[in-house]
Amino acid sequence: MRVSIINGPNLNLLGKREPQYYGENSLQEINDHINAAVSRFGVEVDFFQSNHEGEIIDRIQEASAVSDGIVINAGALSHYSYAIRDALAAAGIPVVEVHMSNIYAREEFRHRSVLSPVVSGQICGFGEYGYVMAVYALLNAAGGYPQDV
Ligand code: CA2
Repeated sequence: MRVSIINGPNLNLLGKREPQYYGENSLQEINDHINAAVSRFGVEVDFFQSNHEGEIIDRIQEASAVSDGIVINAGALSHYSYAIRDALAAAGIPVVEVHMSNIYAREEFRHRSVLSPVVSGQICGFGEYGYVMAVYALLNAAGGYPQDV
């Protein structure tokens, strides 16, 4: 199984500021942890981060052709990007939305994700482990339940 993990604006800054929301690890460290957690289930993961909406849409379109599922943290774009929503709706593969912080416990503008109606599900508030849970959820939905997690 192949999963594309897509991160949006400012997530390249992880580990540098706001550890109360996002922890202390860099995006590279987080990606390494995800790989370590899911590779034993035969999941191949590719990672992408961009600060640009159009690049994220291009990547969603590419992933829809080569991947079995998408895990996306679109950052603040989650709250208003109908273009990313349309790309996800058109992807034709399962999508799990991740937020490291609990967006419902933060400012009002973060409470709404315009992506949520077109994804399989959303995981938020569990820091970097949310990405691992999202991959497990995709694996589970594909029938390959990870027996020893
Ligand atoms: O909780 C999440 O994962 C978010 O998607 C993160 C976004 C935020 O706009 C969403 O409302 C919730 C922002 C990521 C910014 O990450 C930074 C990391 C370190 C320093 C500054 C920003």
